[in-house]
Amino acid sequence: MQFLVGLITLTLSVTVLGAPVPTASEKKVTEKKDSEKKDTEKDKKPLVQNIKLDDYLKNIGPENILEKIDSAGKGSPDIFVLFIKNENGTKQLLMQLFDINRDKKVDLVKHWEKGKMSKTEMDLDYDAIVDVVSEYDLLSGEIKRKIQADGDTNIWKHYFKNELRKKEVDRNSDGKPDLWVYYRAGKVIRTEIDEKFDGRVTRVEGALSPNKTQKDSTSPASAE
Ligand SMILES: [Ca+2]
Ligand SMILES: [Ca+2]
Repeated sequence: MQFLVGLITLTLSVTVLGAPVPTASEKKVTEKKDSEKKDTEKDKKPLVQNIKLDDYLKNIGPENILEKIDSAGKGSPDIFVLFIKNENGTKQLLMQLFDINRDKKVDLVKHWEKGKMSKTEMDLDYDAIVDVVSEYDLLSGEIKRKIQADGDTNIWKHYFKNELRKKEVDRNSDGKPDLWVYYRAGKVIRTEIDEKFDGRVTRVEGALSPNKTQKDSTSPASAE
């Protein structure tokens, strides 16, 4: 009888995070129980990660004009400007697309409406996956909303007069928020939690002390 000796190789995978480091409160909400992770890791991913910035340059029709700019004089374009032709022969700015690290992949798209910037889409760590979408008020130019991915968590941040007022967090990546944090003057004033992920708030908390140790990993610890 022969015995085979199996070698177990432990592979350590190190994740290098090039994306902006989440704040302590954001980090906490991404921590999940193992049972939840199994459900969400397979097919659910944050909404902004479905945006493909390079596709904007692939879907150019006869009604569009595309200008390519080689901003550093290196022989290949790194800025693309997309217009739509008006019937009277003039052109209207639709998008500016930037390949910031010059690897032939678009990393930042600025969308324009009627001469005003309406939205930006950003790949912050150059992995071709969008990390943050920011929406702007066309009249005031102020930021209205930011949608971002933190791990597999969706986060929506709502602003009023450039001040963060509400943060919605989708901890189970089903596209719907299940944690709401309300802010005034940079401080958390209320937190609402949908503990069963069924769309109903089952717990409401007031402002939480940043130093308070929470057993429940879903509780946001502090304001940003
Ligand atoms: Ca790039
Ligand atoms: Ca990215």
